[in-house]
Amino acid sequence: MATHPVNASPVTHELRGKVLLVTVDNPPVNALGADVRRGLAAAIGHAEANDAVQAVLIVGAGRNFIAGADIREFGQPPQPPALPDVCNRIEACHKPVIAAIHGAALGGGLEVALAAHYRLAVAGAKLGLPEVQLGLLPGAGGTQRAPRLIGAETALSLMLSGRHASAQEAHKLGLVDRLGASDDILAEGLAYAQELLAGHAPVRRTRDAQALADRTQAQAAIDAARAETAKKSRGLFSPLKIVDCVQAALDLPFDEGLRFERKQFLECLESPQRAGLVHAFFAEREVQKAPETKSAKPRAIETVGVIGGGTMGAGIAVAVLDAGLPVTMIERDDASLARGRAHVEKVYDGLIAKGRMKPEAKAQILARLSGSTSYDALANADLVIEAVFEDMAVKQAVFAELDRVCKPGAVLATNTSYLDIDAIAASIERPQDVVGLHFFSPANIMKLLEIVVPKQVSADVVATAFELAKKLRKVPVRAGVCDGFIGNRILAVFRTAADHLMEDGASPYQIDKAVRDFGFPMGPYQVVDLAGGDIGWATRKRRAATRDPKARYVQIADRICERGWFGQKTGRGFYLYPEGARTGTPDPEVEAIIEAERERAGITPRAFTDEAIMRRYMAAMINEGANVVHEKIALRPLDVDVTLLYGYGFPRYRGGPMKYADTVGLANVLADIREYAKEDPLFWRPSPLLVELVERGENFASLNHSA
Ligand code: 3H9
Repeated sequence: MATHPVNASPVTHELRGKVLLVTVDNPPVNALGADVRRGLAAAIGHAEANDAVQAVLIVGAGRNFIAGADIREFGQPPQPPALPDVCNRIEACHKPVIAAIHGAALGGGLEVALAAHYRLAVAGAKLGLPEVQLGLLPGAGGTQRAPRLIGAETALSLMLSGRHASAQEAHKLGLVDRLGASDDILAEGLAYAQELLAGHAPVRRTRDAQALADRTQAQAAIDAARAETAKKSRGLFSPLKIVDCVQAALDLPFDEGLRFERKQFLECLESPQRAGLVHAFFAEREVQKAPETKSAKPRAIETVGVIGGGTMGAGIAVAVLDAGLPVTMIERDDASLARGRAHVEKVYDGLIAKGRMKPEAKAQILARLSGSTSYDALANADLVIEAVFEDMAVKQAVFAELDRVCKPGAVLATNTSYLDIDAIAASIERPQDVVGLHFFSPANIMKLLEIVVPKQVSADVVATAFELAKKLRKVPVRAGVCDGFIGNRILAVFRTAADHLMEDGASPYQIDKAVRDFGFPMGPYQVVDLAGGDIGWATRKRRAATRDPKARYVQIADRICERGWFGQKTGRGFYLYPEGARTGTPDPEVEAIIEAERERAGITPRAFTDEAIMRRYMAAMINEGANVVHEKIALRPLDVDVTLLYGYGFPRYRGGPMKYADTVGLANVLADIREYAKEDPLFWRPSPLLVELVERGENFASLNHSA
């Protein structure tokens, strides 16, 4: 086995004929850490100094060219050389520099390629400037070179969306000069370099490219992007700065433009949004690494059964079908089965109507869907997901049937949102095969999948659930069994805090607005109206008997439901929806109901600022998040963050509630909770974990080590 010296550079170079082959080898994705930056600069220095070198070829080892700056370095003290300087060094080289791209050339990776003089890409390459997704802008010349090379409009669309372009598209856009015929990146790159040398190809610098020559056209593209961005990028900091940088590319000489870009980049780097978005980036990768995924091998999943063809069952069926797996749907009678199938078809018909799917593709997918009214049709299923009515007796009856018909080793999953999965598992002969797969509605769209781990489940079943999530392109979060698991348990608490605020004097419309202004797409009362007020009402009635009689209970929502106002589907709820409108308008009658309820409860209403509303709302969310971690329902604070980000619309640029708590300071959150507790000590009980962390002077991040 070859051994490398301990401090070997991740960038090596060797002479191949007249070409200096420079290889970046920094697993896992060749990120541009300090050593790589140093290595690249040194390689260019070597090329300049060595007469035998006539051209330089930069390639990446492994599966990618270069995936960008090393995100882990952000927020750490900077180490020279800075990437913009390295890119300038590459561009200034007096010998032709060629970038040969396979896999990811993203962010700083693409900026290195843009600084090179010629670019080749092979099939499978992904090129993009995704910095905006991390709260940043391309900060190594990308905002200056890309518009000069491919024009303002295309460059802006790449930088503002952060999307990846294929090799083919990049070629069409002029981002690369050549498409490799094979996927042998080394052979393709060397051949291209030889060809350029043979043709005496000159050094050709992107800084001199002329795609901005038509100033009127470029200015129009910038103006359009600015208007669109101001409208769309609610609360985000970096998108408008990207537009400013492209304006600078149009207005300023190249070197001044670079200085302007650097200044904007550093401002983004310092922003809490960057910290939140980078946290989200790592957290969503970290959640995949549950202990069982390391200790056990997943079982093979080739056929899936779904029980129930209602909204949830059909959505799950679509998610599984979209992953290319066959689905057998079980319903109690032919009519229900037909309805279930119709629910599935409706999803694809919607896509066809929007032009996003061809009818042939629908037919192909539906060929994998079969249905039956007999559980016996599940005899060969590797995995069965139950999505029937939320009632313990009904669920246990389903599991008894599964126990009877399923083959040994089949994974038996329940999509329950609240019920005790330990009790479901214990009711059959094979509790080790039972797991919770909690999808969020609409199940084919929402990214979150809570993987609920009951006591007796075997590790390979949990590993299988994580593998399934990967196949379904969901973001899995491991959760323990409790009422509501991670997400709905926390939701219940911050929703209650909102109800208290409403009864104490804030209107539902003010609360919704404050929550939207914080960055959520919708406020809690808009969500109720969208989902249907009757759902929560049924749960409240079911739980009335077990509710703590001492706990404060706000009855406003009940009064609204008693009138048959269930939200959008009935034309009114907390809001009015005249003639099927999708956005509601405030309802004076609801305000009168609230007024009457305050009087009934003996409450003199007081005014809350939006900030005061959000402090309570967030304190409730954070405190219950801490409880969930404390009780080991969530493995780490970051699992709570990912749950809220992907299942509840928490603004990604704030990183999640636990990251947000660290940002405002846990001591401040605890002080707020203690203050609120003076009014309602039963509801506002500080989580023991929060108290402990404040005492130790630590934050939630300190608990985010790998599970
Ligand atoms: C930038 O470039 C700024 C510049 O403009 C200016 C500078 C002055 N750094 O996703 P995966 C890790 S901003 C450090 O699971 P895949 C990742 O955490 C950057 N680490 O693999 C994971 O680690 P672990 C712009 C990174 O095959 C492992 O690599 N670039 C970085 O599904 C595998 O990742 C981007 O935003 C990084 N840049 O996808 C690109 N990237 O194994 C971000 C990844 O410990 N990266 N890691 O969990 C990606 O989009 C995907 O990782 C990629 C591979 C498509 C490359």
